[in-house]
Parts: sequence; C-alpha cells; structure tokens
Amino acid sequence: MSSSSITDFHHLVENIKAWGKALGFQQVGISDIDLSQHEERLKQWLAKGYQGEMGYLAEHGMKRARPDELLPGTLRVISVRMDYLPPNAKFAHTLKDKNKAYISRYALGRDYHKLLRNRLKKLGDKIRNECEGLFEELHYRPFVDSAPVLEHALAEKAGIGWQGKHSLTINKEAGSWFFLGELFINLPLPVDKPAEESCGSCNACITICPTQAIVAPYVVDARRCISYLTIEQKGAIPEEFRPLIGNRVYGCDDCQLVCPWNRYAQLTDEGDFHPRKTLEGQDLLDLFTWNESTFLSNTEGSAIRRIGFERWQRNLAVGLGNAPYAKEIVDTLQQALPEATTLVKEHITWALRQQHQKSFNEEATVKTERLTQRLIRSIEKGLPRDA
Ligand code: B12
Ligand code: SF4
Ligand code: SF4
Repeated sequence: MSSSSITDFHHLVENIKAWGKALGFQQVGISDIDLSQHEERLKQWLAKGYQGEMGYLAEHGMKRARPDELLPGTLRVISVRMDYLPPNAKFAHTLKDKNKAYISRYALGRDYHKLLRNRLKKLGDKIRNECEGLFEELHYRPFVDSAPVLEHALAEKAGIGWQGKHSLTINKEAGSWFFLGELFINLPLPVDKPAEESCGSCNACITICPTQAIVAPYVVDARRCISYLTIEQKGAIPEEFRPLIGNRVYGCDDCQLVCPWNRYAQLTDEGDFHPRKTLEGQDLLDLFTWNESTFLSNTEGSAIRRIGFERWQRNLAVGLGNAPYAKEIVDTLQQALPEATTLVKEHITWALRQQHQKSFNEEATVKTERLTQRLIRSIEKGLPRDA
C-alpha cells in the first residue's frame, strides 16, 4: 500500500475489512467509543445484583463503558463477528432425548477465546505493518470476553447487529450463532452506521426461556440463566432451578433456537468450531461415568474444562435426576455416592429423589417440559437444517 493511500482513512478502513475477512471474520465494523447511554443501564443491572457471583463484571466500575479508560488513547473500536454454527447441528435431536446431554453449541468445539484473540492480534499487527512510519505510537489491543468490555453495545454501534430482547447480538443475514471480539485502536478511522433494532413485536425468546431469566426485554438476570447456573455458579445449583434445567448440562441455547432470525444463520468454515465426537449427543450416563482424567483429556482445549470435574459431575447429576426413571441410572448414581465430593453428593441425592418419585409417578412433568416440547416443534419447523 502506498503512503498516499494509507493516509486516506477511508481506504485504510476498506483494507482493514478485507484483512479481517481474510483472517476468517465474517464481518468487521468500526465504531467510536461513546457508550454513555449504556452507563445508566449497566449501573442498574449491577445494582439489581443480576451478575450473581461474576464479581469481575462490577469490579471495573464504569470502565466497561469507557474504552479509553481501559486502554488510554483509544479512539475507535474495530468489532468483529465469527460464526460458529457447524452443519448438521442436531439441536432438536439432543433436546428431545432426555437421556442425552445437551451441551450448548458454542462449547462443543475448541475454546473460541484464544482463536479470536490471536486473529485480532494478527489484524492489529497487519495494520501496524502496513502503516509503518505513518502514525506515531500506534496502539491497539484485542478483547474477547477477556476484559470487561460492553461487546453488544460496541457491535451494535459498529453495524454488526442489534441487541435482541434476549440480550445477544443478532444480524439480519447471519442470526446470532457467532462470537464477538474487538480491537481497540488509537486511529481516528471513519465509523460505520449502527445496526437497527429489528425484534419488532416478537417476544419468543422471553416466553420460551425455561427459567424466565429474561426479566424484561434486553435484560437477563444472569442468576436465573441456565448458562450461568451450569457454568459460572460455583456451589450448589439452587433447587428451584434444577428441574427446569432438563438435560442442559453446559450452557443453554433455547432463546437463540426460538429466534426467527436464526433461520438465516450461516454455517462456519472454522474446523475448530466443529463438534467433538466425545461431547456431542452423548448419553448422560456415559458422561457421568468419566473419571477426572477422562474429563481432562476429553475437554482439552475446550471451554468446558474451565468448570472443572466437580461442577461437570454436579451438572450431570442434575441431568440424570431429570431423565426418565431407569434402574441403571439409580444404580449408577448410588455407586458414585461414596466417592463423590460434598457438593456432588448433594446433587446426586437430589437426583435419586427425582428418580424415586418418577418410579411411582411416570406422569410427573413440569411446566418446563411443555416449553421444551414447544421449542422442539419450533426448531423442527423453523430450523429444519439445524434440527
Ligand atoms: C457475562 C456474560 C454472560 C452471563 C450474563 C449474560 C448477560 N446477558 O448479561 C451469562 C453466563 C448468563 C452468559 C450467557 C450466555 N452467553 Co455470554 N457473555 C457474557 C459477557 C462476558 C459479558 C456480558 C455482559 O456484559 N453482561 C452484562 C449486561 C449488563 O450487559 P448487556 O446485556 O450487554 O447489557 C445491556 C442491556 O441490558 C441493555 N439494556 C438494559 N436495559 C435496556 C433497556 C432498553 C430499552 C434497551 C434497548 C437496552 C437495555 O443495556 C445494557 C448495557 O449496554 C459477554 C462478553 C462481553 N464482554 O460482552 C459474553 C457474551 C455476551 N456471551 C455470549 C454467549 C454466546 C452466551 C450464551 C449464548 C452461551 C450459551 N450458549 O450458554 C449465553 C446466552 C444467555 C443470554 N441470553 O444472554 C456471546 C454472545 C455472542 C452474540 N451473538 O451476542 C458473548 C458476546 C461472548 C463473545 N465474545 O462472543 N453470558
Ligand atoms: S440461555 Fe437459556 S436460560 Fe439463559 S436466557 Fe437464554 S433461554 Fe433463558
Ligand atoms: S426471539 Fe424475537 S424478540 Fe427474541 S431476540 Fe429473536 S427476534 Fe428478538
């Protein structure tokens, strides 16, 4: 690139977008750093305690809404989207079979954090190399969840997508099965047009959520969300939520599965996001019989490893408690009791109680079961490719 063209920021932005696409991002957008209208909403969210045990969300105060306080000198944020939906996702298939473990789609492949951060770093390096000598002290830093950045707000400003009522970012041509990442940079690049809110009068995600975690449009009380309960919650899962979790043992996708915009979701080319055979569509019982070293080897490089073996077993015990009565389940749970930690023991005992009750009353279905049946019908009808 010649130095006359590089000083033309419009031209540079075109190049940045092309470099981003060559690095595997499906979309690249640029925004300024004014998130002042989000500060009040963020304050309210924290004041209500919706972050639960995720203390880091509150620790940084309003820095989360002020990119130039996180990285001094930041003028623009380059936001990126990377799709993660593989072919043949079989969502309904796994949700339908109560003896199978439903693991949320994003977690079935390789952990995305490192992959996205490395690619964003490469994008920054590319900008630095191409602009060599033109700007004094070019600073940039990639973020992917890593620091407390308001990713949805930035993505919306950069035109990547709007924040849906389930609080996730959606794009009209790509649905919501994508990760977000950002590169903070101190160049005064021209910005993109923000994405327009397009949920309209739809409320499907709010209605389908098994735990009623979407407490108002755009607002999720994390403490009620199955994703939080199975991944972030460290101790016992509150009993009121256990029957509602069903067979979702790691994260939850229900609010995205019901979203009509996911009919337009695009499939990923990224081999790393394709599911691992050891995790996809497995029986709860099989996963429950893994020992710690099997857990560690089968989850190497996966986000699941972060929760550790104890929470993995805790979640599976809940899934087994929610499975239809089977003598094999009862026997396996009982055999696991003596060796289990106090936390897991308590969840196994709960699961045994559920199994026991179901052995007397096969009809015992909770409201959430009806919701899941409704969701399965909606996936089969609306997302036949991914059902
Ligand atoms: C903490 C966290 C969680 C928590 C809390 C989620 C939440 N909704 O807040 C838990 C563990 C529950 C979670 C779950 C999931 N997460 Co998460 N999570 C994050 C993280 C690290 C921070 C999110 C955050 O800041 N929450 C705090 C609240 C205050 O932020 P917010 O929702 O943006 O808040 C805004 C709205 O509430 C809005 N608002 C409030 N009132 C009002 C009123 C009106 C009128 C309007 C318009 C707006 C509005 O303003 C607030 C400020 O901007 C982000 C990465 C990041 N750094 O952003 C990933 C992230 C959001 N998660 C992601 C994913 C994939 C998930 C799951 C789908 C995983 C799964 N399958 O289990 C679920 C989905 C659950 C859901 N419906 O949100 C992706 C989403 C990608 C996308 N397409 O949007 C992200 C972006 C990670 C990434 N880098 O890709 N997550
Ligand atoms: S991820 Fe599941 S539990 Fe969380 S808000 Fe969405 S539907 Fe509700
Ligand atoms: S399900 Fe409906 S309300 Fe929810 S995010 Fe999708 S379009 Fe918006």
